[in-house]
Amino acid sequence: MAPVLILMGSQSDWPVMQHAAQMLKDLGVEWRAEVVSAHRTPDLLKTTMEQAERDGVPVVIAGAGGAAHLPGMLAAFTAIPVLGVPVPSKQLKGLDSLLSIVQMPKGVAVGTLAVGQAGAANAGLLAAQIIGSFDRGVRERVQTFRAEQREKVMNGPKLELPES
Ligand code: RP5
Repeated sequence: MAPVLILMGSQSDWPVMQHAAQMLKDLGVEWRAEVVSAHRTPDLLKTTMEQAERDGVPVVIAGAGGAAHLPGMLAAFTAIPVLGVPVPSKQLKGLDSLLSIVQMPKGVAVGTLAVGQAGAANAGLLAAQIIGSFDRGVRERVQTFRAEQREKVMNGPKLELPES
């Protein structure tokens, strides 16, 4: 199977988007990352998706900030599931990114995650879960990850008042 493709509008998005890559790595899912801008390299966007179709990429994760058209434009060129990550922007802290990604017109779907690092990590997790629907090994690793989270909550520190 081809690696999950992580795309982002700028190199400056990588500190956020690397959390998607880390989650995929932790769950034993192959990935590769590239910079492709909807506005600065629209031709590259189209050819990248054509290549992804030929390669058999199972899921695309796309992060962008501001007027974040990358996930929606990628989705317009492919039937591969696209997971969009709103990257925090300087001026509006990612509210612009979120609305740009989430408000897709009926007929072209993007699965939108939360703004920032948590959204990027969850995009990696959701990509793994999609792959887990047909790959038993990945599904079992997701289940182990969930069990570990549960253990951390159950075995957390006792909640006490500070000494007076
Ligand atoms: C968007 O513009 C990118 O996704 C990035 O979040 C934002 C700023 O890009 P740079 O000016 O840092 O390249 O297209």
